[in-house]
Amino acid sequence: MGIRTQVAIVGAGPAGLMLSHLLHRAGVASIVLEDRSRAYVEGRVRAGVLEQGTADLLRGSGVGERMEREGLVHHGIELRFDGRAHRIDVTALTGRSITVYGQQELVKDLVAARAAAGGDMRFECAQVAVDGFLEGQPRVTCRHEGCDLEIECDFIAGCDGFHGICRASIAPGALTVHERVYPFAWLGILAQAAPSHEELVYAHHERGFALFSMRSRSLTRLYLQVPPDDEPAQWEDGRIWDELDARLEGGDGWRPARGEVLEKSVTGMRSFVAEPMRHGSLFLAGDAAHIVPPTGAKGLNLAMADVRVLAAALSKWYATGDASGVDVYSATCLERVWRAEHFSWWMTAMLHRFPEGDSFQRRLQRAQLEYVVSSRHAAASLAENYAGLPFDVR
Ligand code: RFL
Ligand code: PHB
Repeated sequence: MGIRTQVAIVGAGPAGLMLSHLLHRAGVASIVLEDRSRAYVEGRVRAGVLEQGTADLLRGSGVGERMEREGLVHHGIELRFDGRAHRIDVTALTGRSITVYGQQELVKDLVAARAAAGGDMRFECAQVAVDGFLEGQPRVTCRHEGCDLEIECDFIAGCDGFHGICRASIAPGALTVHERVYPFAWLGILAQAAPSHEELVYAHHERGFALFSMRSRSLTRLYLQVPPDDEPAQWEDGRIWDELDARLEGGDGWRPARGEVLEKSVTGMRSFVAEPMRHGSLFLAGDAAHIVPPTGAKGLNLAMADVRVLAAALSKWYATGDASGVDVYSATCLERVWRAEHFSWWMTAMLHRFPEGDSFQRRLQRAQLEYVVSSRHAAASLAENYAGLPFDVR
């Protein structure tokens, strides 16, 4: 079956859904093609921290209502090391805040908004393929509900994540790839427990990194640095809680409240950028173009920043024929991407235990941590990056 649309979007993650939503608001038509089911996409537990700019984007585009009601606004984070706790007052240092709101809740809100507006989203698409984007005849094909679909369009947005097909469809010689794989992973759990601390706690400990986070007033999210090949099954619940208690020790007797473990998974850690983010009429956005280790809580926020720039560029092109936004899409996004890559790498390097690290490296980590918690300037730099740099859409 042949269909025509203005923008074909591959992937119904936060990037693809938000792009479709923003384009719709600008009067631009799109079709979203997703290989997984709607239930799977809405149930995937991933990121949880929204920068101020991301929260403002949701509010400003009319999809922030539930986030306003249920999201938890935080004004600081805590850093723990050497048995002491130090608060970084993000709002006092930057005038900005962060909102804790689960990525899957954001995805549910976006799917609901697109559905309410009659948006064309197709889940469970098989054999999705893109071509013609360098020849001015962009086309997406797939199999959906027993039919072969062929979608002709003006632009393709590759929002299909790190393992998607869009980046893989670009000739390898046309991409420059920068990558670091870290020698550890994060074991993450979601627990049915009211968060016993108001703000997120990042801990550097000789046993490894730990993070206390949350999803709501009744759900706690926790992470432990583990060896990269560990399986979730190697970590029974009691062992996880004891390890969290040991690593989160801050001299004040505080411990995360325990509860039933609802989800347990291990995620590898990498930094990755594929440049440029535009190839003819194919635009990569979000995890399809770049990955950060989660220590800086930037992955979801970068995806939102990309599609904000892309939606503005495409809307301008449709409204006035002006291609200037489209032409600078990649360069505009990459500026922010590289800032976030640096911050995420820096937070990761400061807070984790490196298996090959020697005493010199460990003393450098301590010196950096001491500096961040004792210098207003160092703390302000961390806070500015953590809360997110303001958008500067050209
Ligand atoms: P997503 O969310 O991966 O969405 C891509 C969508 O494309 C679909 N897809 C395809 N669709 C059609 N055809 C194909 N061939 C396709 N191949 C894939 C996928 O099913 C999916 O629905 O990318 P997007 O939209 O760019 O959003 C990025 C964020 O999801 C990501 O940056 C963050 O979640 C990263 N991340 C985390 N970030 C944080 O800031 N804090 C975290 O705690 C955090 N935890 C995580 C994470 C990423 C994880 N992944 C990718 C394994 C935990 C995990 C497990
Ligand atoms: C989370 O709540 O999942 C989370 C929070 C902060 C991070 C990473 C993950 O840096």
